[in-house]
Parts: sequence; C-alpha cells; structure tokens
Amino acid sequence: MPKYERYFLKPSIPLIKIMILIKLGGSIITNKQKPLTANVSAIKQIASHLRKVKEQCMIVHGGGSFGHYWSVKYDMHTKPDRYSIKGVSIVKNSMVELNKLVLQLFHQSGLNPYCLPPTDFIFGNKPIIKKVKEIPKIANTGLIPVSYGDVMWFGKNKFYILSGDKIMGILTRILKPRLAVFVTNVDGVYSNIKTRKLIHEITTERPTIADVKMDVTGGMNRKIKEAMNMSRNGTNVFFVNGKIPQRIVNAINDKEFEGTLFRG
Ligand code: IP8
Repeated sequence: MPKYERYFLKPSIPLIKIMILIKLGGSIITNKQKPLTANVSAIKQIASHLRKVKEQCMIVHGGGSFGHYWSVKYDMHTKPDRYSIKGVSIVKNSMVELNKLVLQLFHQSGLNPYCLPPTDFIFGNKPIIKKVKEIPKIANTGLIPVSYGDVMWFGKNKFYILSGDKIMGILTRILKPRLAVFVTNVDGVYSNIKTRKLIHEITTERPTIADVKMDVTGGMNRKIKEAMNMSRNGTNVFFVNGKIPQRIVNAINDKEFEGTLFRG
C-alpha cells in the first residue's frame, strides 16, 4: 500500500479534553460563619443542576469552614514550612471529611464523582504532567473527577496549604479546558462592595475590585489573580453565584448569564 494511503486510512485519534473545570468555593459549600458546617442544601442543589451539563467536567472544591478553620487555628499558610504536625493531620482529615460529604451528595444526586486528591497529580508543588493528562480520560468515561484544596507534603519536613484556586490554574495551564467556572456565594466580582456594583466582563487589566475579607489562601484576591492568568492563557473564566445554580448551567451553555466573565 502506498505510504500516503496508509496515512489516510489511519483511524483518527480523538482528542480527549476536559471541557469544563468548576471550582466550588468554600463560601458556597460550607457555612463560613460556623466551624465544620457544610452547606448540604447548596451542595445538593448544585449537584442536581450539574446533571444538566452534558460535557465532561471536573470539580475542584475549597476548604471553607473545614480546612480554613483549622489552618487558622494551627497558623498554617501557603508558604512551605515546618507546621504543627498535629495541625497538618487535623487539616488533612477535615478536607477528607468535607470531600467525602461532597462525593456522597453528588452520588445521591445521580452523578458519578471520582475522588482525585491533589496528591494524585501534584508532587511537592509541581504538577505531575503525565498524571494530569490522564484526567480527561477519566472524565471521558462519564465519571466526574473531584479534587480539593489540601495540605500538601513539600519535602524536608515541610508542608503547605494548596488552594483549590491554585489547582484550577495548574489544570487550566496543562489541560486547556473549554471554560472554567468559579462558584462562590456572591454574584461575581464587585467594583464596589457597598453598592454591589458587579463587573460583568474583565479583559486584560487587573480590575479595581472591592476589598473583601481574606482567608488563609487569599480569598477573592487569589481567585481573581488565578482567573486573570487563566484567561490570559486563552480560557474563558466565569464567576457565578452558586446560590442560584442555574447560573452555572447558563454560563456553561453560553446562555445569557449573571456574573463576571474574564474573557480568554
Ligand atoms: O478554599 C483551601 O482551599 P481553598 C484548603 O480553595 C485548605 O483556598 C486546606 C485550607
């Protein structure tokens, strides 16, 4: 058979891509005012809306009143350091507990979540590229990989707090999803917190944003920084209010949506 014919007869290899990355912020899946309290009804509602999404997606969730509560108590931060070993253990356990609840509630809503702790694809503070590139194949089976912000082993007896927002940035850089969505308990990015003036679209410049309360991993500021980088790399990034979960679906389905878009 001539060479060119062999070339054309080769079955085309489908390009497997994670189409959508969704970060469920701790502010929406937990009650940040009450330590160790999950917002079960919000998780359930979001899960039932995610059933309407027909593309492969991956979820990353934050720590809220689980991981952040204990990280503050044990003075643990994003900088690798020799933190209290008891603190490391407690923060880790609290994130596993919250993750288990998210998985259970997703499952009850008819989704097929697949737990993927960041230790599965991040070593020290570097992504294991080969492992990250396997994630779309997992999502392609119909499973929904679910990862979360965590306390990570850094080496040399040091640990650090890894934000779910940072995980979103890492995954976007390597997997180039169709779009990414940050779900929080507010409508999007406000230019003024008092008047709740929403910024509908952000292109290149860092916006003047309202001052908001920080947490261990940097709160809204960290999210915005991550979203700016992700959009600069060509991914559209949406910020939506998870209290109205239809907005997540609308952003994904390119319907008119309420929130902030960082245009990629
Ligand atoms: O809420 C933080 O993840 P984030 C995880 O996405 C811990 O910043 C352990 C505090």
